[in-house]
Amino acid sequence: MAGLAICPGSFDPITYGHLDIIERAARVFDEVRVVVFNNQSKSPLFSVEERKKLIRESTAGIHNVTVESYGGLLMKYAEEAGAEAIIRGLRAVSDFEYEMQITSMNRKLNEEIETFFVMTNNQYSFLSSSIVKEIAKYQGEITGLVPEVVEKALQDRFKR
Ligand code: COD
Repeated sequence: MAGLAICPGSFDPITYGHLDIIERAARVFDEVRVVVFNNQSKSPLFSVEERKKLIRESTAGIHNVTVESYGGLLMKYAEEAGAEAIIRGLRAVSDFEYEMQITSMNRKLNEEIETFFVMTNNQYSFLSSSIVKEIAKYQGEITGLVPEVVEKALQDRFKR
């Protein structure tokens, strides 16, 4: 599919689940732009700049992925960027209600920009940034859940 797709999220930090979605979208769209938003209802572990750096390092091997951040409404960003689509990941049925709510609201804001849902590889369906942070906080094993650069950043953040 031609054009630009926006992959929005908190990415605090990026996991292999996020990366799976980004890789799948990058096979379909000309450009996938990962955009870091500061979700007000979550208190982030990493700053926006740190999150962007971790995403850039984790996606370095995918030629059509770019990384940015934005402080306003997703649909405003998408309009200004000239995006064709929004990409969201689905892990399980439990994601559906929240996604339906924000997608319906986004559609009210702009009917032209379509949201596409990408189902994650089953091996990542249990994975979330929150779970990874919790495991890392108590010095648990996070290898295989996040890219190596993220693993190192989490270990440094929770160093005793
Ligand atoms: N497998 C597959 N997909 C996954 C996985 C996984 N293991 N983990 C996460 N994902 C997907 C999520 O479903 C999501 O699609 C994406 O990856 C990002 O996830 P998160 O958790 O990092 O990001 P969210 O869900 O907190 O992002 C919410 C936004 C920041 C996009 C939202 O709050 C927003 O749009 N904010 C901007 C302000 C705005 O426009 N608000 C109005 C909305 S109506």
